[in-house]
Amino acid sequence: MLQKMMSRLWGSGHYAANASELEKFNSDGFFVREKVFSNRELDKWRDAAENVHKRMETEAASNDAPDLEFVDDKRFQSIDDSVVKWEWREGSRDIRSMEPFLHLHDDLHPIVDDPRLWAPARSILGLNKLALFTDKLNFKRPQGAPFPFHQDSPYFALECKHVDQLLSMQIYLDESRVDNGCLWIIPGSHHHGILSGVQGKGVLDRLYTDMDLFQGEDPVAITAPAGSVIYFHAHVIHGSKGNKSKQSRRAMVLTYQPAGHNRWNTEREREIRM
Ligand SMILES: O=C(O)CCC(=O)C(=O)O
Repeated sequence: MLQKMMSRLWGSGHYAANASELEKFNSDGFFVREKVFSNRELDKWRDAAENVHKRMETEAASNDAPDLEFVDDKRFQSIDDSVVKWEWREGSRDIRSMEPFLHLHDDLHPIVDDPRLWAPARSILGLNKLALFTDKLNFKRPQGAPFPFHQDSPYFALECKHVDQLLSMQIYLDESRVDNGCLWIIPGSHHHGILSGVQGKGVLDRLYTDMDLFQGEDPVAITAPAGSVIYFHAHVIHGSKGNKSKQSRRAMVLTYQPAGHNRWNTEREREIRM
């Protein structure tokens, strides 16, 4: 209700990306807005995320739980129409990520139509109408493993022909620092298009950028307070280190695409309501 009112009052112009953000996006492949979301909103979403984690853990431990699937030595499980990726440590009951996740809790779903996401996305992509491409919830619990450097585009391109028109937004649910595994990004790496993945190792390694072949800038740590949003290009190289702190470093990642396309791996479009 409040969100709709704000949207009408301010129009999308209030939240649209400004000239310096657009310039940064074009040159570096990303920009960051700090504290976009309030503590009240974050508390609600953190509670919902924990609620969903608990529910998934319970379902995974039940007698009729869906089978675990292994890719390389990593564990995956399809629960409640979401792909759950378990933490890489053998036997760990920590969930690393769920994709998609918005449908799993009533307090999470409305985020998809928030003007603080779609208005900047519209100006970055230069489009009037958008649709959801995919959405992922990352938990990064204490001792959570690193996420090797990669581009999202080779993964998305498995089922998508318009990866150049995708925009991802990572919303930090917790303050993100180097010690708890913040995102690291290589500025300007989106200019290279889809790069070679690591060959001759595991299946998943092929989706990680072969950093021995890459020549470009050094990665920068995206440290930022909770509620900050990183708007980034599907070709930009990014990754994260392990979480060495005692708290989770949670984040939601939403990816938008031009309207008229189905949600990734589904037969349905989810247009963004503006
Ligand atoms: O936030 C992170 O640790 C990295 C997440 C990421 O790059 C991804 O989910 O594709």
